[in-house]
Amino acid sequence: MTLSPFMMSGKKDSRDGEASVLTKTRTKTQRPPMYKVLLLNDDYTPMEFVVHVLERFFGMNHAQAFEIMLTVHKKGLAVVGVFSFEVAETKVAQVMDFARRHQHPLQCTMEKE
Ligand code: TYC
Repeated sequence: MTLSPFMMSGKKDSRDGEASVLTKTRTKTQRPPMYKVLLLNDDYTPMEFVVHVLERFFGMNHAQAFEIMLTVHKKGLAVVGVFSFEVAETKVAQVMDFARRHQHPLQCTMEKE
């Protein structure tokens, strides 16, 4: 019979005949949920204002901003960026506040990806 290191050391095995069960903790790394920021079309906000919003708050160059603005104009809406909850919330608030201050009905919303 082989002796476990426990028995060789002269100590008594406290498990009293019970089989040992080793469990591995599986650490699943959770990525934070991401949120799409959407810009909605309307009939009144000037195209140049929308282009300016996209440049100012979403870091687009003029050509990218113009292209996305046209997509919103033609399709009704477009995703203008994907961010963490807090960043998305801030972008939406900035756009809504900027549009309100300029008295344009531009709408910006967010949804979970
Ligand atoms: N449809 C607007 C117009 O013809 C332009 C526009 C584009 C408005 C995108 C909002 O998110 C928007 N003046």
